[in-house]
Amino acid sequence: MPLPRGGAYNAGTMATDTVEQLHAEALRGLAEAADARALDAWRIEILGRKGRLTSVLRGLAELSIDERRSVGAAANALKAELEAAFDERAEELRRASFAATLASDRIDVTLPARPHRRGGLHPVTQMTERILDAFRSMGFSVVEGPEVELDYYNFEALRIPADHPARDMWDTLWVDETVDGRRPLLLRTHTSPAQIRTMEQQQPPIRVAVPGKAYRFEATDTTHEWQMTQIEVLAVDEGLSMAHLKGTLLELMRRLFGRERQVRLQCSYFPFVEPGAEVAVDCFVCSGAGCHTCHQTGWIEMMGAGMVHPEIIESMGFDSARYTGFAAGMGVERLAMQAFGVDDIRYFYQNDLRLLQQF
Ligand code: FA5
Repeated sequence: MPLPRGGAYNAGTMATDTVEQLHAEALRGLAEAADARALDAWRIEILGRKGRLTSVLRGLAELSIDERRSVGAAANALKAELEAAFDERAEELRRASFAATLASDRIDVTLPARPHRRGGLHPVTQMTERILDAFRSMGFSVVEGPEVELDYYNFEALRIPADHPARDMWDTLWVDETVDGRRPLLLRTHTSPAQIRTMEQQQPPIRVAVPGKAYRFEATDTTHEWQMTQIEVLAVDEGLSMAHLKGTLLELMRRLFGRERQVRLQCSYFPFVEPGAEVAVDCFVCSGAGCHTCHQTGWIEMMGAGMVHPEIIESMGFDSARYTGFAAGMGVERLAMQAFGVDDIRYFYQNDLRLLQQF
């Protein structure tokens, strides 16, 4: 029902009735205001500059003195009451909205947290550490060398000159830059340059193990990748012989693969050792019968090895009549294949979590 406007009150009884009516309706409207916006609309309608109560108060001037006294007192009392009721309702709504926010934003601290999956070391890293631990326990220290290497250390100083056919064994990725405009750079094709760098810096007795990446431009298959990890070992001392090399490598292989694995040393050629050998382990997939993984040979080649060539011992400034040395360079991925039962080297760098999570 529309409310009569205050300006229409020109009779005392009418005005007093209207104040009473306004009293009841305003309190009802206030109780019905359910949110801040409704509350504000109520305030403008009742207490605003052009609001209904304000109009009643303005209309007082048109009343007689007696009426003005009684209606004015009632209207002012109503104003004070409505203002207090407004504040109270505003506080009530504020509390209700706060309670609603608390209820809807509630966090259940008893819910179990989402599990964090723990990462693990890559199998090749794990294998590298196992091999280095074995060498450390045999008295070798671990050093490193650069991946971008000078032609000199990768080939020349290892008795592999530019026209030597052995260069084909290490199909090379060359770097488009040189040092001093004339010394060619490459991605090292093996870790053997570390032999030369070590002998330049250390005096016998020398025992080092050098882990690192090596790169070759070659066709990939079950046992060949472009990027591989090698560990070079070098020992130089008085009286070292092939027996020390063999004993060291057999001990390593047995620690890694157990006593029952077969290890084979076969004559091989590397320009920087004399004699040279190739070390293979019987294939873990077929136990030597021949299969896809071992290219039907029954063996997986793990490393090249040999006695450091006397010419290299001499070129490093050591007396080759007094000092001899042995060296080996092993493919960590090949050893990891054997240790973890991975039948294709290419799996290691495909970053497929289904494989990597198994180690
Ligand atoms: C060499 O790299 C010699 N520097 C090893 C050496 C060191 C001989 C010291 C004598 C003295 P070779 O090219 O055979 O040799 O590689 C050594 C080992 O690295 C191999 O037995 C194999 O285990 C691994 N390897 C070689 N090529 C690859 C490849 N493309 N992918 C994965 N592993 C490889």
